[in-house]
Amino acid sequence: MKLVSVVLLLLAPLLISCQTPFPPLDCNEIYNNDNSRPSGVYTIHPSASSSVQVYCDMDSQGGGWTVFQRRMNGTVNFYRGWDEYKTGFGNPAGEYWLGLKSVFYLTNTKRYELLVDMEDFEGNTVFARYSKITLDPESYGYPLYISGFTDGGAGDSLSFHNRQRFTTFDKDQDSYSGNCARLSLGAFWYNNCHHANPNGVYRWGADSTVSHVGVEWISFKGYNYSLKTISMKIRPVQ
Ligand SMILES: [Ca+2]
Repeated sequence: MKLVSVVLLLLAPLLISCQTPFPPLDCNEIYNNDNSRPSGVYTIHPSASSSVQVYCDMDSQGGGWTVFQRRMNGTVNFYRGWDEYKTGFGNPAGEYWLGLKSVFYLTNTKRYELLVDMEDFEGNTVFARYSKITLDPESYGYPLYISGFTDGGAGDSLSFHNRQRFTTFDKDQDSYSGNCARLSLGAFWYNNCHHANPNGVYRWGADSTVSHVGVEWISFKGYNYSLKTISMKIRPVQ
């Protein structure tokens, strides 16, 4: 009898750990493990050797979204170079960029979809959704591949950036003779240059002082309107 008790005691931690599939790869695994978890900051493991803090959107369109880009108040400077866009910067509880490295790992582990939520200063909320997103590795310039657009009122300003490599002010990989990151004061999968500039300069709504440099989604508000919020998030296709 005593021996049975000892064996059960020794097995207990093992039995408990078997019930949780952690460490989680992404926010969707956290959500699937317990769908009562609220939106907020969690730690995920995009690859075996990496762990990063990330904002999980557990509310939008079924929840389980891993947010890799978020603007909301202008507290973080997004005009940064290649190394920071590769590894990430900012504050996961507020404005931040997760890092191309993590997005690459994730989108090459499972098939992911993309949701872009945005809001203007008049309280209008819209979205654009893409049924597939993936990046190629850094040696190819982290090009973006998206397809399967669904319009949630924002219009499709991202397909213009499909198949484009990522450009920062110190790494020009765009399809323009100059450097689009310097022209648009951001960093993105610039073409020649943009229909969307989510990493541009945070401004407060309509502002035509300098065109093309704000936090923009052209098919929603055009080139002279900087959005109040925008967030880009991914989730495995169910
Ligand atoms: Ca160029």
